[in-house]
Amino acid sequence: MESLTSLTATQRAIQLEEQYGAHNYHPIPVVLERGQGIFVWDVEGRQYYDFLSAYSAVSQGHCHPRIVDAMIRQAQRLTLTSRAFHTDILGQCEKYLCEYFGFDKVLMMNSGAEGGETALKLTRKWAYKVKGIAQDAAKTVYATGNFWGRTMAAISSSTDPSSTSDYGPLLPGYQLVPYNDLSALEEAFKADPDIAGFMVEPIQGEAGVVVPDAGYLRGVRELCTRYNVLFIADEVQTGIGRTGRRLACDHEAVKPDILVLGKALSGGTMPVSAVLASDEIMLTIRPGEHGSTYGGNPLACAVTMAALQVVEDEGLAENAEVMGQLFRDRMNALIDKTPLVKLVRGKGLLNAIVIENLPQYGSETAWALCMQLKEAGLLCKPTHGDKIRFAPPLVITEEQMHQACDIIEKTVLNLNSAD
Ligand code: IF1
Repeated sequence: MESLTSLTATQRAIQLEEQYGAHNYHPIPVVLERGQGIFVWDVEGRQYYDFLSAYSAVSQGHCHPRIVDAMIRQAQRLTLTSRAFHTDILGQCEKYLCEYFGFDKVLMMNSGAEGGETALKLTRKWAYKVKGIAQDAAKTVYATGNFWGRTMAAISSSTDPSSTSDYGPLLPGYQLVPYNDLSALEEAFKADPDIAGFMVEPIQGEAGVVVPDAGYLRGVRELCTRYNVLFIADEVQTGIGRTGRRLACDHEAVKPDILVLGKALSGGTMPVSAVLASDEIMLTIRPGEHGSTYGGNPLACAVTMAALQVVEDEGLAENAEVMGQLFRDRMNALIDKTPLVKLVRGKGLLNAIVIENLPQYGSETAWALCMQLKEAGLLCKPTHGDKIRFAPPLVITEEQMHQACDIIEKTVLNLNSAD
C-alpha cells in the first residue's frame, strides 16, 4: 500500500476503505464529506448535484434543518430505552403515522428489509390465525425482478443471481410471478389456496425503474380481495412523495392491506422503517412474538414526524410530480439527438434512462457515462448494467433541474462524440 501521505484526500479515503472494509460495493470513485439540500461536496471541495439521494432516502434534501434540529433536540433528551418500557414519544409517532397513511396500527422497525420481514411474518400469522391455512403451508408471492433487501428472507424471493448465488439454502414458501402480469397473478391465486400474500413494488426500483401498465395496481387490489390474499405494497423506495404522490399506490387510488415504508421516512438521518396494517392483521402478533432493540426508539420517532411534516409543508410530492415531468421531457428530447439514450421512464422524481451500449465502451457504457457525469458535477449510478437511475432530492427547484439537465445533456452528447 502506498504511504498515505503521498496520496490525495480522495485516494487516502478510498485506500482505507479498500484495506479495512468489506468489498461488498463498487462505488463511484468520489469521497463525500458534506451535504446540504440537493448538493454534496467531496473532500477536494468539489460540489455535485446528488441525483441518487441515497436511493430515495434523502428525499427531503441532505441535512434538512428541521429534521436535524428535531434529531438534536431529541438526542439531548432520550435516544433509546428498548420496548421494555413505554416512552412519551412512541405513541405520538404511531398516531401520526396511522393518521398520515390511513391505517389502524403501525409496527416500527429499522431497515427496509426488516420492514419486509415484518410484513412477511404478519402475513404468515394472518394466514394461520385468520385465513385458516394449515400450519407451515402458507405461501407468499413476489414478482420477478423484485428487490426488498439483503437479508435471507429478502434474497429468497430474488430472481437476481448477484443477490442469491452461494447463499443457499433459501427460505421456502415463496412463489414468483412475472411483474405487471395480472393474468399470471390470477392463475397463481387460483392454483394455490395456501397463498396468503403478494408483496410488490408499485414501481420496481432496483430492476431499473420499471413502471407497470396503468391499472396494474388496481388489478392487484381486485385480485387480492377476490382471492383473500393480502396485498403488501413495498413503498420503501416509491413512497413518501418520490413518485409525485404521497404513496405510489395513490396514483391508482388503491389501498394495500400492508404498507411497508423506509428510507425517506427519516429524511436520510438514520434507519427507520414502518409497517402499517389493520387491527385484524396487526393484532395477529402478540407480545413477545416480534420486535427489535431499536424499533420505534425515541430518536427515530422524532426524526420520522419531522421528516413527514417537511414532505407535507414543503409540498414535496407535488414538486416531484412537476420536476419529474420536466426531467423526462428534457431527457426524451435527447433521444433524437443521440443513439446513447434509448428510453426514458419513471414517475415523479424516480426516473431512469436506458442506455445503448457504444462500441468503444461496450457493456461499460452506463458506467462510463456516470463517471463522465461525476467529472461534470452530477452524481448518479447505473442499475442492472444499461440503466441509469436519476433520483434527486424532492426539494429540487426548476432552475436547479434545468442546470442538472444541461449537465446531463452536454455529457451525453460529448460521450457519444468521444473517440
Ligand atoms: C443496497 C438497490 C435500491 C428497496 C425496496 C426494500 C429495501 C430497498 C424497494 C430494503 C433497498 C437499497 C438497498 C441498497 C441500495 C438500494 C437499492 F439498489 F439495492 F436495490 F434502492 F434500488 N424495498 N434498496 O429498494 O431497504 O434494508 O436497504 O433499508 O443494498 O445497497 P434497506
